[in-house]
Amino acid sequence: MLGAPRRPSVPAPLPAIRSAAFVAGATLPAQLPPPTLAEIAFAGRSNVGKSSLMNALLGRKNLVRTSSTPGCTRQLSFFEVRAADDLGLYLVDLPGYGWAQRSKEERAQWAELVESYLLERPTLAAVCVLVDSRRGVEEEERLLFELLADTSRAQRRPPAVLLVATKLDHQPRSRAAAVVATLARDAGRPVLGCSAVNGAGVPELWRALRAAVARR
Ligand SMILES: Nc1nc2c(ncn2[C@@H]2O[C@H](COP(=O)(O)OP(=O)(O)OP(=O)(O)O)[C@@H](O)[C@H]2O)c(=O)[nH]1
Ligand SMILES: [Mg+2]
Repeated sequence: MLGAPRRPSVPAPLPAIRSAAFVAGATLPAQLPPPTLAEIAFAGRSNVGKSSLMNALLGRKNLVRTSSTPGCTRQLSFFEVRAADDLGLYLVDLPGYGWAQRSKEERAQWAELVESYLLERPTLAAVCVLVDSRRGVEEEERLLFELLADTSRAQRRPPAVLLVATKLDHQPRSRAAAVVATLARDAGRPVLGCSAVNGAGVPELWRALRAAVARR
């Protein structure tokens, strides 16, 4: 007798991705690569699942380094992605915030690097703000939304902002839609529920990101 089909731990590669490779890491604004391709950045508290979601979007297991220890990603990491229709993009993994063990100096360095990137990068098309589906939007995310909407300091059109609820596989399937709806109501904006483990919501996120890039 055949058992129930096993769910893959990593979703199959999306056919739309032709190639994906790490191209640059920056710990200082001066180390950012030249702004050539449209960029999509992934922001959120440490351990929320930014790097894992990028791997899921790319259909890769370990291209982007992940870790169960918060504070794994310490730099802005740029991944060049080519889609089958030749669309070129950078996916940018941002260091997570809210990791209390970091020194004051490191937190100040994070703020300078990430804030200047989010406010000034001319090619930034979209920012995915990730929250854990068990946690929802908190003060840090509200501050991030404010920063991203701040046109007084920004020298370019503000990027699209997508709120993504991660680790949806922790919710019972029957509850997932209700959890996402509650998060959206509390946040006062649409929420895309995703799981890097079973691939839920990943094609929908790609569609939203491609639409955001196309609108620019
Ligand atoms: N169950 C489940 N676990 C996940 C999911 N996404 C990430 N994780 C786990 O959460 C932990 C953190 O994942 P990362 O992708 O490294 O998180 P991050 O936001 O990049 O963390 P920093 O780089 O420290 O800011 C790892 O143990 C992952 O395996 C998910 O969708 N479901
Ligand atoms: Mg990371």
